[in-house]
Amino acid sequence: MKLTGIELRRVAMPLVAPFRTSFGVQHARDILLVRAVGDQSEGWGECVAMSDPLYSPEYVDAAADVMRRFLIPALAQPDRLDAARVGTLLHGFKGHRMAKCALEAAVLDAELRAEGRPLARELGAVREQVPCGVSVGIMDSVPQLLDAVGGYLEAGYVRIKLKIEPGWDVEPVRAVRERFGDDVLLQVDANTAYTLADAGQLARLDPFELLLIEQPLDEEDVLGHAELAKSVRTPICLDESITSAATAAAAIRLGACRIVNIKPGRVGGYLEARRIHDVCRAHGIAVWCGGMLETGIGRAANVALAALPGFTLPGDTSASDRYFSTDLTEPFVLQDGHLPVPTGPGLGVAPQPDRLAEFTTSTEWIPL
Ligand code: NPQ
Ligand code: MG
Repeated sequence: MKLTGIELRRVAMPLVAPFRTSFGVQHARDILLVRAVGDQSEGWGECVAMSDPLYSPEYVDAAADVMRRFLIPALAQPDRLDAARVGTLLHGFKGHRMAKCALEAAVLDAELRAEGRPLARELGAVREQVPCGVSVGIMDSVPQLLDAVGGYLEAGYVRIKLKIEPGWDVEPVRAVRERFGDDVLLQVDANTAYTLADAGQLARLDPFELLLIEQPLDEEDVLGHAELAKSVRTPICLDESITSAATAAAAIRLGACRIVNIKPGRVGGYLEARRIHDVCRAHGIAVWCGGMLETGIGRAANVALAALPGFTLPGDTSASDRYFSTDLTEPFVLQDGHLPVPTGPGLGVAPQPDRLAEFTTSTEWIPL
């Protein structure tokens, strides 16, 4: 397709409840949307960077800056541009994977819409619906946590993930097991809050038969995770540490993880996400789709990805109402613990103009 320009759009979405992780509390989602305008169609991408660099080095203002100064100009082509080339064209610019992902996703959506092809089919999806888990934040008290988990189980979520940090780990896990039983699929996510010196404390989670412990150690400490895996029986899953198919292959070779959380933003795009899926699948490593509190735009794409055959664990692909009372798109609604994989061309969903207008804080048009 011929790309005529890119619109950058900032939207501010209030969260239904504050979301606390080991790196801080979020009250609202500050999102950068990308609209790629081509000669025959347009497409949408969602940048998952947070407003502050707390999950990774990326943050929204930096993503917008690198897009307008470097990434978008690099997409200017005398002829046609296809999404498969976006990664190559942007490869010389280091890092900024969330920004790259949003651009590639927007171009891919535009291209697929023009050709009438759904994203799920393009990626190699084998499922029409995906089982969904939910990520439950750190709470002020155990009773409050049990109320939240009870509500999500009642809503139909098939897997619960508890956010943990030193001081909030064994006790909440034990409480959830005691209240809801051993059959609940349960896992924890530390977002890098521990060190190898905490191996003993993390091993205390072993009796609770968790599916996995996600990213207990620093993102750069891949070897540390391999060491930790020797003294903890619960499978280690990496999130922040896995930034590409190459880092995934290395982590697997080192024995640093038995499971990988795939987030397209973190790894620079849906095409790289698929390559990680392929690497993991070839090595018998289970993957699941992570979440970054996406609106319906990013959620639609994640659900399509989660329909690939190697996604054998439920993802953080929660329903729209887990985070937002009003989504930008038609809301994704849980049906018997699953979300339907969109079947329309491209993402299969688009922002609703009135909602988009309601939540937009600024727009910028960058012609090519
Ligand atoms: C994770 N996500 O798996 C992340 C972390 C996370 C669903 O647990 C604003 C934007 C707030 C992105 C909070 C889930 C966030 C965010 C947490 C990502 O590690
Ligand atoms: Mg995580």
